[in-house]
Amino acid sequence: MIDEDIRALIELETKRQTDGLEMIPSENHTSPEVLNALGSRLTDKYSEGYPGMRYYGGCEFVDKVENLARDRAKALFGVDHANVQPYSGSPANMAVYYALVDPGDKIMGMALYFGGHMTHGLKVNFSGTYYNSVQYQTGKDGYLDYEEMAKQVEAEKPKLIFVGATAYPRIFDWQKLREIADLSNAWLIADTSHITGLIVAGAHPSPAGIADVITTTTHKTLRGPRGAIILCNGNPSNPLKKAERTKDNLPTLIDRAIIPGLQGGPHNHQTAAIAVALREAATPEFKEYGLQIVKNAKALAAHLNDKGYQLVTGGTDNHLLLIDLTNKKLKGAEAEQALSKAGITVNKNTVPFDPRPPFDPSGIRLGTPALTTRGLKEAEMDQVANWIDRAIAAKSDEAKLGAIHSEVTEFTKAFPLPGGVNG
Ligand code: DSN
Repeated sequence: MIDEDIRALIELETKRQTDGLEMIPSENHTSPEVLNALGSRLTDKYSEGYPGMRYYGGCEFVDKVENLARDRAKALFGVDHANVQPYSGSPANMAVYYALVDPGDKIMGMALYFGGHMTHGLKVNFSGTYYNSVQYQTGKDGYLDYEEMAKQVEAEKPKLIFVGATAYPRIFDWQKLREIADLSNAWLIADTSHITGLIVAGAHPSPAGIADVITTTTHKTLRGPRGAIILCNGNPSNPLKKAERTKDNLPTLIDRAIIPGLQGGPHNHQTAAIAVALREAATPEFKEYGLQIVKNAKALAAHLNDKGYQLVTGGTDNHLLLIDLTNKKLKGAEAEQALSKAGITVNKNTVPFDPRPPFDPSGIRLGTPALTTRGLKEAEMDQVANWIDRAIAAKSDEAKLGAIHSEVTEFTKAFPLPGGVNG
């Protein structure tokens, strides 16, 4: 039976993506091969457990799928162990807490409103409810204040520190962060979700071998399906047996936290699509792609700077730009809406020390991963900056915004989604 309702909505969403510019920095466009794996019969299969140790029969092929995903992840990131089963980023982070600390223990992470993530200790999130969370933040200049963070760690003595961000435009100094974590003998967890594709491409330093555990979603700059991976070093042992909290036991602690700790059956179609994405990420083309994301973001930042936009930290080293719109007399939500009507999708976002509330903040966050997938390069960033500037100036003028959208749609015809309109 054909579901016309859902088919129509899928078509509309595909058209929206095709006719516009996706500039939410955590989004991307996957390859037809990733979509193929996601829409496969693998979704029908239960396989609780790990390859060779399942609670269900008929796992001979999904075992091979999961082993391929694990092996490709280990090779790509240069680590001993990969768990590819987390349903997404938040469950992956939850598994890390479950593995390494107890409820009530002190943990530390970057405040959400300074660019961190909910699962890094936000008070209304599980991580700030079940754990005693302390938050660090950026300085007035928007850069992570390593000195202040070190003082905080010495005073608070957290047992675990999450480092990673959803709205931070600069490089993380993993070695410095390791030294800071060592001040309280804390586990250092790198949540590289936003920048994993850049790390693979060599456009951002890797925390592998420095952080104790790396968590990452697979659908952002890595350009895979929704999902997540947890990476670590150590010696995997039988995940059915309890293990002491030592560095050597990290693989077992992580595996046990995922199942039986938190999850049931892995999503095998998702695991297969992750394996596909990891293979794609190991190619020279992907390296070029990752480097181009940053070149595009820097070019866009330069054009917007020229037009008088206030970029947090003054620019970017990675895939994203955080813009404080206070001087443009427009709130983040208003800019998000105007840009959306112009065919450019971004999201409203707090800026460091934002005087406005999180749901109605002063800024917007935008990035270049999806545009770069479509083949846009530095030369096109001038045009993109012009449309952004015109849309923000047009505010709520529907006619002007509609005219920009028509131009954007015409322009995108030269930059199809991977595999064409239907993927
Ligand atoms: N929702 C993700 C982002 O947009 O950055 C974080 O989980």
